[in-house]
Amino acid sequence: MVNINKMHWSAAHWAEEIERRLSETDRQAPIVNTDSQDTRDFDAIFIGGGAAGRFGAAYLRAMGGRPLIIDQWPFLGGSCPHHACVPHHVFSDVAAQLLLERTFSGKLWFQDMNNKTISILEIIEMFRRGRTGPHAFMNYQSKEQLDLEFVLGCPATIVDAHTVTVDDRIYHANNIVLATGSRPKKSTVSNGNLKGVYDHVTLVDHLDYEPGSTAVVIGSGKTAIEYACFFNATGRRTIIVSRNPPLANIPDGDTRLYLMTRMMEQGMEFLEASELLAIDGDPEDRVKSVRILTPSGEISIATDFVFTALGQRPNSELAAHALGVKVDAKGFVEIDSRMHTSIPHVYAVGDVVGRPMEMFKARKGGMYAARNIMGEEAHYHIGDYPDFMHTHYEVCWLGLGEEEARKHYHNVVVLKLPPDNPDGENVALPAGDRMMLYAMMKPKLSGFQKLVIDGSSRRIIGAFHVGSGAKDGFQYLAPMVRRGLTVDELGEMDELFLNPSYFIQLCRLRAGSKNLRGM
Ligand code: FAD
Ligand code: COM
Repeated sequence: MVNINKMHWSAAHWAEEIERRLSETDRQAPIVNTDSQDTRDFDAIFIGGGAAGRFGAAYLRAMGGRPLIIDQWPFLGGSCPHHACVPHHVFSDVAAQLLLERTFSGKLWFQDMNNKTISILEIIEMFRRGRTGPHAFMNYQSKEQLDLEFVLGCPATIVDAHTVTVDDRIYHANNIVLATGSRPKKSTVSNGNLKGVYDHVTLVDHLDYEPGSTAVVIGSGKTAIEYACFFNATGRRTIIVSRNPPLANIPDGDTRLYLMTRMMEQGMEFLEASELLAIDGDPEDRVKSVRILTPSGEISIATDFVFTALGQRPNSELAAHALGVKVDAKGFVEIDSRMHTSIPHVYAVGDVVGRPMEMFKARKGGMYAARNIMGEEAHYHIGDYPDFMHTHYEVCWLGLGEEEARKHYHNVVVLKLPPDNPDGENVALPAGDRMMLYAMMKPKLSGFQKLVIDGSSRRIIGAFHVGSGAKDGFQYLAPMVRRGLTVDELGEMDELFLNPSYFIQLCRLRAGSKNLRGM
């Protein structure tokens, strides 16, 4: 087994090595990068080198400690670049682009999109080829810029709270950090493994044919809606089957209504209070139809393409069996605010500890575990955080929606675009970033914004944005809102004119009045 610690591979070299390993099915020797001249004990072994493990290890290293990451994949970065956030953003970019192209089909310089179906297979294959680049860079950055030690390409086995084995090697550390992530829940209906039935992992790993004209999506969470909008934008009939109402995660009624109306205009079909009963097909070929129980009875839908997004299960079995760490009813590892599990010297971070299953929580969890391991007393209380998802649009929000705000505050003031007026949806507002063609030629598609204010204290208590490019702004807005940002302070900011600066402009238009009024 070669130790590559003294070798300095370029990102291109890493890409070749990762590509080779991912394409070979035989068991391979791990890639070992440990510093034999460093005689210190490891402060922590991070099992899993995804967002949580990689950021935790980097922080611990930056604090002067000695971490070791072990990951079964030949690359660091975990599921984000391989199966999750990165492909999701690729598909959502495609959906946004296709909404533009279909809306302006045959106008200006836009090609005629009538009856045009876009290849899903080509997009998946493009992603599959492209993902090695981010993988290679994560390895390069981790080794050459962050000085991290790691063992990649083989699963870890836990012996006890200080000992882990990989292949035939034994590693000891003062602490272990479980950062093993999660995997998609599988449907329990029979034939769930037929070709043609995918989740977000198998779709990008295994799709090898062009899906036909109908896509059936099971689920109502972020992944279900995001992938359904992508399938719809390619020109396929797209039916979303869910027990719960879609978009229930967005805490504002107007925002949900805007999005549902737009999705339905694009032809998306929603079967609510419904569930998948059976998948029918040919085991030698692929799925042919699904049976769905709806409130008005059982129906059958002919399709060769089913996408399930039923939520995530934690990869906690390893630690639960080997160490007996306490897990909840769904298998998520239980931790305290310092990332301690029930077993001394064993920490857990990221998706394996449960909601919210988002990158910021994974990375920050890793960072807090590192601080505690290095002797600080550091508590991570997740509290309020900004959130986002994609439909054909980017949707961002923070704080309270209007309905919830009215339950808690007696003087709620709402500023929104487009405004409430008889031709509201045909007013060319908000005309935000990347929304200008819509604003000029199809105003009702140009997005939606709402600011919720407590009129008595003048503090911002909620913000909602449908359009493009507001994620960055919301990241910075959220801590300011937590610290008590007022309508007057927002009106004092210097806007770069377009979105999401509308909140600044709208606030400035109202800030002069003692008694705030909505608009
Ligand atoms: P992972 O990144 O899954 O890392 C776990 C690692 O552990 C893996 O690399 C795995 O190989 C390794 N591992 C497991 N068992 C072992 C073992 N025994 N030995 C060695 N290694 C092991 N969040 C956002 O904030 N923004 C988004 O846009 C977004 N989009 C998403 C889209 C989809 C479709 C999904 C499903 C999720 C999305 N998320 C998004 C959530 C985000 O991807 C996760 O919260 C994040 O990747 C979790 O990081 P993690 O380190 O906990 O787990
Ligand atoms: C991002 C992966 S795609 S990581 O969080 O930088 O490790």
